[in-house]
Amino acid sequence: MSSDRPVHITDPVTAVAHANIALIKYWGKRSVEKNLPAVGSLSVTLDALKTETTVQFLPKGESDILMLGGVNATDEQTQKISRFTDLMAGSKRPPVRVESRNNFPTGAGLASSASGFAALAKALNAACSLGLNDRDLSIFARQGSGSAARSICGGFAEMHLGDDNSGEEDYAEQLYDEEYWDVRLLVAVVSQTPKKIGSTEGMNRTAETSPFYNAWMESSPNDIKEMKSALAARDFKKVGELSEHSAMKMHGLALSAHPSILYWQPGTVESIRKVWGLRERGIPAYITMDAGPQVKVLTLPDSCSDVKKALAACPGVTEVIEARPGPGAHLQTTN
Ligand code: 2P0
Repeated sequence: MSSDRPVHITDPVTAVAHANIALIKYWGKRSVEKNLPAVGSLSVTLDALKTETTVQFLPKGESDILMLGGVNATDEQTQKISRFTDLMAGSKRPPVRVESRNNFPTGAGLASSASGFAALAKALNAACSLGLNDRDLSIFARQGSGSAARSICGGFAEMHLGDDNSGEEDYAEQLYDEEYWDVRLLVAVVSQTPKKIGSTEGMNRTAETSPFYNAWMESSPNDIKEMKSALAARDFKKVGELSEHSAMKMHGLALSAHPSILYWQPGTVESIRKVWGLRERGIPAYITMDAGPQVKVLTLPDSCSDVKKALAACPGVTEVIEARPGPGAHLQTTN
């Protein structure tokens, strides 16, 4: 699926997309080439973590330009964006300038690729007048980054797992919008240093070397099924327990790769223990983590300020960001 219609040079188009956190994790690919996940996943999109991406096509003869947070990106990053733009706009497209800004640290396990590719897919859709629906946008976003497929959707989303290798069935679908349930997600930032092993490399190494990989894939469908029931019932305890278990299982899996992959820092362990201590005192708080050291804590509005204070006082925690369920990718109307 790519467009061969002519792309006209128009005014810049800006789209906004938000990061998401997987409550049931994606880890592993059944096709590296097509970026097809090996397991389904289920996420909530976060209002406080966002990427704004502006796309402008340029006159012939110029080169593709990628600016990240106001500075020129590396050649490797620019080439990835060029290939993604070819995918959506066709290889005969004019050169493009893409400018992307995050309001959170890049590359430290705060899912910047999810919001980044979702925003870019949304902006290219408008800039090239492709008229794609959310399902098709999600399929494109997935080819930039697996988790980006979910950031097309607002609120709670399920990433479906296709049963063939076409990729046409591997897309995210909204289960509930952002108004469905006022849960809070606190991000305890323990490191802003980009991680040494990216998600793609980490997943591939895990799939090739972990003796537990098959067990991970086999247990995933039931995790998703149980999470969907818990969400339908707004059963916070169950949602929290399932989220924490999925995150721990994913990190245990990464540890079981050879060589081991360890994303945690000392502040990660401090934060986990703090949350477990809060729970022993009856405070509803459950951890989840992505492929990075930050600890994300799922809690409810009434407990949010207590959990936030406890996390902020944890050794190694430099910042606590509070998020709620947020909107799907959308165009910014004022340029
Ligand atoms: C997730 N993560 O479900 C899992 C949990 C990180 C840990 O999806 O290789 O950047 O580009 O498809 O989307 C982050 O991985 O990986 C991710 P690619 P992506 O959110």
